Amino acid sequence: RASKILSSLDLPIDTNKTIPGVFDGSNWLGSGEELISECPATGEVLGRIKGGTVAETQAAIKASFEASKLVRKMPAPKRGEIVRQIREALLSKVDELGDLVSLEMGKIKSEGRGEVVEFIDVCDYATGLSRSMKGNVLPSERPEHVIYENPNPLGVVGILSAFNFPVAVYGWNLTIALVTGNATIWKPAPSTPLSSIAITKLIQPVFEKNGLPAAAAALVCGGVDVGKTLVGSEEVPLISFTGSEKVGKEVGKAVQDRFGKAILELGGNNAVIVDEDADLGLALQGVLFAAVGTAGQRCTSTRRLLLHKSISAEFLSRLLKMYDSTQPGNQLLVGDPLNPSTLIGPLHNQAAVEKYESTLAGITSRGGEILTARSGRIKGGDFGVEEKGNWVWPVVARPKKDDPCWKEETFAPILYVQEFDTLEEAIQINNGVPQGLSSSLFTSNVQSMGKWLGPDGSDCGIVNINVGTSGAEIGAGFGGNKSTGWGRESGGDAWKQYVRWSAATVNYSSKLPLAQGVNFGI
Ligand code: UN1
Repeated sequence: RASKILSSLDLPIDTNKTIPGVFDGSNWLGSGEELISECPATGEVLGRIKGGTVAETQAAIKASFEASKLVRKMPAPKRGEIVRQIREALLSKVDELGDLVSLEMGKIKSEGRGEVVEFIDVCDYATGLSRSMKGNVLPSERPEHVIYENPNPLGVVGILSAFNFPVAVYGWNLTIALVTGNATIWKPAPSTPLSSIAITKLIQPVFEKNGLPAAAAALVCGGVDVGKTLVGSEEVPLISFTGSEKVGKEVGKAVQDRFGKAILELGGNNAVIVDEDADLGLALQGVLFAAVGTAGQRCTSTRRLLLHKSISAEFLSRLLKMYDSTQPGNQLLVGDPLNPSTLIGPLHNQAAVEKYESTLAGITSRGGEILTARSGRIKGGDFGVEEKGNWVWPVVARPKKDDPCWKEETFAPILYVQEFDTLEEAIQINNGVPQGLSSSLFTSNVQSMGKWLGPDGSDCGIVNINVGTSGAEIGAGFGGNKSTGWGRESGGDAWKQYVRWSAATVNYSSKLPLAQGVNFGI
């Protein structure tokens, strides 16, 4: 099955040979660290990829920099046309790419495909943007003067993406960077190199066909060395990084140290508030998808469930019934992500399983309770799951209110629950964590809605109503506040970060009056 998916995307299937993981626009190469792509559901090796060395990374940056000079010369709508053709290339392989994401990352089939669709959606958005991203014309206080605010390209955008969205997050950055006139260089997560190689191979001909060097979308697979080289490079004015708060802090400092720009998309610790006036059926569906979808491995996954005291017992009993229908009732099937009936795939790797286990052990050792009937690792072979996959039961837990877990993100399907009395209190709990990515309120009260969206409401970058915390569309800017890093990607005003802004005062008179009434007497 793996070889069928790999060969449908022109990827080699001989796992004894290594595949080059660096594309500098002209050649595929790589003589650095060997990366192993492993299927999270079966443990099988899907590919061995040679990452880049520091020197190869530097050479790829150079190539991307040279390409950027041609990208910026091309009229923006022409760049938009290139992005439109990238969309067509993606669409021609949407199912194959979706399956590859499932195979390599472990998310279920429809979510793997959904990720490619998210890339296609942002292509549409960026193509439109290429004809509409506007600067400003402002009135001047001086006669026959005018002020322009003008966006110009930055040069090279470095994209460092995470394992959990190996395709879509690259798409957000590639498309917006291109239409705003930049070239890009991509370092994917070390555990999802095949997805990045497949995407790069698929879009490379589009550049060549349109007279742009393919180094406009360079790729350097690799480990820490490659990442550090990109982040430290003065030739990469903007770094867009998605990953953990810990690494994000290092990246942010390193970029600041050279006065570069950074877009950071770091941890989430997202809460759903179910208020007393909520439609409980709706809230149940919203919570379930956001808490167990992608096996809890989205930045936007729901980690905290805040229930109004009056509905808590009923809501919890209905929710636990759904969790406990995991197997063999088949409602929430855990297993092979490529089986269309599966709803919960494996965790990405063994380290994630260990983190899941230690988080649960910590909660119970500090007096917290596990509420679901089943919890812990699912032994390979049980419930029909593959022997070597990274399987766990999705869990609802009630940690002590002061348990440190409330403030941390564990990238696994663990949902913490606590009750509240008033919406004010729930908002305080929602905001009382370092992270600020996504949040949802389930309510039918218009006053609560106003409060939640306003200055005393949620402090997150995503503030939903009657919709779960995950699964945002690309139209709005995506990102979070506080330790999530304040970055915004994809839609909204995110494109404004991919340019350098200039304020240009133009005098078309024959006098030189000064602003603010200053008289210099010459
Ligand atoms: C991520 O988890 O890093 O809103 C991105 C969502 C997706 C993107 C998630 N559209 O869940």
